[in-house]
Amino acid sequence: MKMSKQHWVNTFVMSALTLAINSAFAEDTKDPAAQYQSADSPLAKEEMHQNINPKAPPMTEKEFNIGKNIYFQRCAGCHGVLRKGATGKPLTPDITLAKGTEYLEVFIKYGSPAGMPNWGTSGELTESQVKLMAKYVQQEPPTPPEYGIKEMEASWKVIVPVDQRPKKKENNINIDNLFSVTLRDAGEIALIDGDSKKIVSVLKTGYAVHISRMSASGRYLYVIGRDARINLIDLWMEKPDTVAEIKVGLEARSVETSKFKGYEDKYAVAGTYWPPQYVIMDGDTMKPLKIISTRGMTVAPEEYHPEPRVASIVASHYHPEFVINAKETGKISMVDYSDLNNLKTTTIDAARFLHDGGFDSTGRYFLVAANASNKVAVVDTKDDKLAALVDVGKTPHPGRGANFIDPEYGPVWATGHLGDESISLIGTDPKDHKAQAWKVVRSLKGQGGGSLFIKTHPKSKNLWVDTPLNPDPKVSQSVAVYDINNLDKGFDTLPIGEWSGLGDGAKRIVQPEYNKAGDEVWFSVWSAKDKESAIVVVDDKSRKLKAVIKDPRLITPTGKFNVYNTQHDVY
Ligand code: DHE
Repeated sequence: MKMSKQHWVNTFVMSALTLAINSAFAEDTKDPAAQYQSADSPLAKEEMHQNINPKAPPMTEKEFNIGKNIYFQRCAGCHGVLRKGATGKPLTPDITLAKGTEYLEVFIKYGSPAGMPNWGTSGELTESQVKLMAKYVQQEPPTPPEYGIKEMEASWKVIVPVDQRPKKKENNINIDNLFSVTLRDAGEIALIDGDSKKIVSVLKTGYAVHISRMSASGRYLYVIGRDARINLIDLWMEKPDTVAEIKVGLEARSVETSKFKGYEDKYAVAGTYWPPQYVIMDGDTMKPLKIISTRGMTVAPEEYHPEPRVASIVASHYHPEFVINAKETGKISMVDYSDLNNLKTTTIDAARFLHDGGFDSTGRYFLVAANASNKVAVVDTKDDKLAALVDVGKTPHPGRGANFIDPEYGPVWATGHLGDESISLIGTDPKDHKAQAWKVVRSLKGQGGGSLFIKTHPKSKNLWVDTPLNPDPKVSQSVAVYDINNLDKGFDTLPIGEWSGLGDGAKRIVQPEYNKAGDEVWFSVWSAKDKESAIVVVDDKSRKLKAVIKDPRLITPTGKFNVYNTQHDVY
């Protein structure tokens, strides 16, 4: 496959992201275990068959397994499970055998200015590991197993049957202002009472737990781990706890629930990275009902892709549909869940490398980053059509993005970027601001690249932008805040890391999240697994420190999901 210069720049940024996340704390902890546990794929632990290719340099089974582990810890994120190429180059034996062992060793050791991280000279891989990987990538890629209804059902547990659950809320918790906090490396979530800032409970979840989403009624919380395990938590119980559990694949990132009128709490859906598919389940038990594969052709140039990973999923408010984003094909499926036996799907061609996104303020348009294409795709969920593909900065990463009224250009949705310091504001009102709709109306200058999440609230005049992956600790340990009514003024910097009082050590400030009232913003102070972390709460109006939440159980907090805001797509 021929790749453009731009593609290689993008590849570099994505490789750097994976590397940065993998080794987020390596330079401070000097602990290889910390690197290993950071963002490795759970597939590393799966049994896979070694196919002998007589042309490849010989490897023992032990060496092959070491290579496989390293590959799934370091390489699969960019090059794909089957090595057919994703944001990174394809590495199938037809290509690697022709390059030869020596060339591959140099490439792995030193990297390339065009994209590949310098695994050897950075100290991430030893000399012998570099040599081993040069041999490994010349072997036939091992294929992880498929995962169908049989496997899902075998993992499925209904811990508290529906008829034995509370008929009404049995606790005094103000559920609307409860936060589900990802404790990433503990494989747990903390439920924190937003009013008292006290931990209500800490619950065991999947491996390297990733996101939480709410049912339409606000009763059920769904938490998904990278190992594709989902916990269904009933917030009405005297002490909220897991009432059902399922493992929907071998690796996953996304879960969502049906939100259309008449279907509230009826269905849940989860997408997997491996196998490349999504599954629709009963909302209150997670009984798996229907599995749909995402394997198929990419958007232009229309090439077959064997592993299009399922990235973000949202639920339409206009139709009984899930909006499913397939990363590698760049296709968005509008899946009608009103008749699972005669499933209707509208497929929208967007752009490759779809990742994260959120709705505009009306809930009609869904804006999703096609990250390595440097674009944001806009889907009209009312007409089920692509409204626009908008060119933005380098490697957009919005989380769910931020909606507000620009004093000059009207309603906008904003995203920060991993690859540059800009913040793109896109006009979202084709009715009353037609000239601005689906155009970048402003590009703000931020603290620097390495931004992951941006946030505001309908009641706030502040726009918050984090930069946890910026290499400069001063930048990664603080956040930028803009006055929405005076965007030309630039940003103020708040030293959240310093406010946490945690002392020295790598601590990345990640993911602003509002409370229900919209008058507090919560930030995670994400330290290494064996170091103290915290959550810093800032008063939105005064931008002053309001509270620091510390507890030995708060291990590696990252995402925070306020029940009300998540339930109602407020961001
Ligand atoms: Fe995430 C959302 C994938 C690394 C924190 N992340 C998402 C979504 C996807 C995704 C597809 C959108 C889900 C949805 O909306 O349905 N994330 C990936 C990766 O593939 C990647 C790059 C590498 C990996 O191996 O997982 C990755 N993510 C991270 C992290 O390292 C972060 C910073 C810390 C952590 O907890 O793992 C992280 N991702 C998050 C958060 C969200 C998220 C907090 C939800 C944001 C929101 O506001 O909704």
